[in-house]
Amino acid sequence: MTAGRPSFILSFCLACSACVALKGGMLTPRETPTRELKELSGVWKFRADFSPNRKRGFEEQWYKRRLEESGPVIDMPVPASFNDITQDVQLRDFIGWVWYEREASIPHHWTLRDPGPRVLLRVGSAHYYSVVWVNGVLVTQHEGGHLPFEADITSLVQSDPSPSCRITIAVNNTLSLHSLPPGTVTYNPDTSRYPPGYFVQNIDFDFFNYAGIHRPVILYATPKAYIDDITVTTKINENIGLVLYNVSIEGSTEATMTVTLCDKKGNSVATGSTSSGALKVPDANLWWPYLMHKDPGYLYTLEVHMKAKSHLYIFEDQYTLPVGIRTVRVTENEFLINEKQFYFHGVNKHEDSDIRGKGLDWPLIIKDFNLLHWLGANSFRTSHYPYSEEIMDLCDKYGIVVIDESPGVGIKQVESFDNQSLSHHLVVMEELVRRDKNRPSVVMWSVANEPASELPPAGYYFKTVITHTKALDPARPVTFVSNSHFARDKGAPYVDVICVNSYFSWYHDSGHLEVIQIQLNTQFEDWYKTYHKPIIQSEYGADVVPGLHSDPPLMFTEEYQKAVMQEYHAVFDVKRKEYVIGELIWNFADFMTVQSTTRVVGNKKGIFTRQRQPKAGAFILRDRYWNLANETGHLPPRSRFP
Ligand code: BDP
Repeated sequence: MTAGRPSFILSFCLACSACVALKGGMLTPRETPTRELKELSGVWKFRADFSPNRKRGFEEQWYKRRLEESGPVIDMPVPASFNDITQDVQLRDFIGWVWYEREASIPHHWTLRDPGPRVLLRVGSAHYYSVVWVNGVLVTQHEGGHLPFEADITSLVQSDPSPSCRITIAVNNTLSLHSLPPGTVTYNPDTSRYPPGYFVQNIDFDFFNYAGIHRPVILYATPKAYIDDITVTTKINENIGLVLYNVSIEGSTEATMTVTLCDKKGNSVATGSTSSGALKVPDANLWWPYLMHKDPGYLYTLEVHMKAKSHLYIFEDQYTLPVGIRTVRVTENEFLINEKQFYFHGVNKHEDSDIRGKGLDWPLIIKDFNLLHWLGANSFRTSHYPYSEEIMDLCDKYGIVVIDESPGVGIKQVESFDNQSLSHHLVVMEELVRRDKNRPSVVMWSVANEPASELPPAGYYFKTVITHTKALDPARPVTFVSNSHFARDKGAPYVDVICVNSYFSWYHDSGHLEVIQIQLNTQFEDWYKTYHKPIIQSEYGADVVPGLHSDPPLMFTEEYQKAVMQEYHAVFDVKRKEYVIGELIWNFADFMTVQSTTRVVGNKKGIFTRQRQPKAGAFILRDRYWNLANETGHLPPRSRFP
């Protein structure tokens, strides 16, 4: 990478999100009779700012006029990572600001002022730091990928009679010690070894730092007095389901509402007429995980209808929220869903695929769910960042249980435990809980993956992040995933469930399958005796270059991955009768990483290739997961997902 120091970006933010507590809701935009939605997916204009200091776009105010007036542009799909779209290796590894732009037509009635609708611009996620302008006017900034942000552009749209608007989004992928995930930039001024102005981004996590606009950008309209947020929690009392709800309204202080809970057929089963309350559902259909019930993922819908007075106008707004009635509880050695023991037999995933990188892609999403069904997987962890709302909606619908992880991955340096990092981490947890709090599929929050949790500041750091998350959501357990020594881990005392990663016979004792059972047994006993908390094996696995074979099994062959699994499974089968409550293979599919001597065009620990074809290990896991599901006795016919 040849360019000047991009470090200015770290002090660029005008209203850094880490400095403010979150206000308002972040309901997934849905079309209802009172809400309209316009998706802006497609081809946008694009330019990477290759100027030595990466500042040219700001110095020349590219957002003030059409992007192609300030220089050459290329076509770029949205949503998608920009990295793998062209043949330009400099763009693939680019660090700094990239600029996106498109025109969007605005429906005529959105531009009418009195009373007119409220118009919002929402970005599902852009990695990592975003600045957004509409018609050259700064409308919002956001720090962090993987989570949505939006801007109220009502006054802009309603003060300009033109039928379209120009949206410009600048996105910077530079990671710092205080970003989440963290990273550092190394400058190499030695011109006898590097080109002038050379710098690289270093990261402490094992996936490619894909960047760009990763999820749909949409425009949507609500009434000016509107349903801002809904919070739902559920309880079960014998066969009565209780739906506790709270609706917040903005834009009016005089609102009335009706709240109707409907079953799958659309029949009303309970109603309310206050902004908060409890709806009683006799003979409730509970939300059950996939393979735990013949009708998993049962969703009611909460239809909120509000009428509000503001000035001379009466506003009406409607929002429909899917609701699953279920409970979650953790004991010393069990994970209970609806008071029944739940065993996680699932996977870790990535949002990752050829060409698209981390860009949302419907065919891939549905293919992945079909593969999860085929595999008999009942759960996954959103390693190592929040996945799209589109994916989470389907988890709710299919009954796939989710451990919802923040982008707290690669927190390794002591500086990344300081107050600046901590306050940003708290905001990210607020954003994540705000987005996913109503999802029945989400049964636990994971605040981080493999941090340096043995470092002295880790105790205070994780105590604070976990306490904060529990305050935001008292109804769900909280964890983080550790690969530290059980006795020296400073965060473990604060988690509800111990999640441990280990790679016996891979990163150490390489090639020695015979140590796995001894070491895994010791691992479980050490953690359990120290904390008396249930344990999930949150990662284990081995790389396979598909098509490589050997007998006896050698590393990187299909046989070796199978053998590693079988050694782990033998111990799981003993310990799951005691306190081990789950196993999540690393990884569902091969995925892209930085280039290194240990990665062969990415991480190959997938049981599926990056193109989603099974390796031999997939069949081992499939047999195991369906057998495990059989033990619950509620198995749907296997032929349902052939
Ligand atoms: C674990 C990390 C995961 C890596 C995996 C591996 O949590 O992100 O991809 O190791 O090395 O330590 O394959």
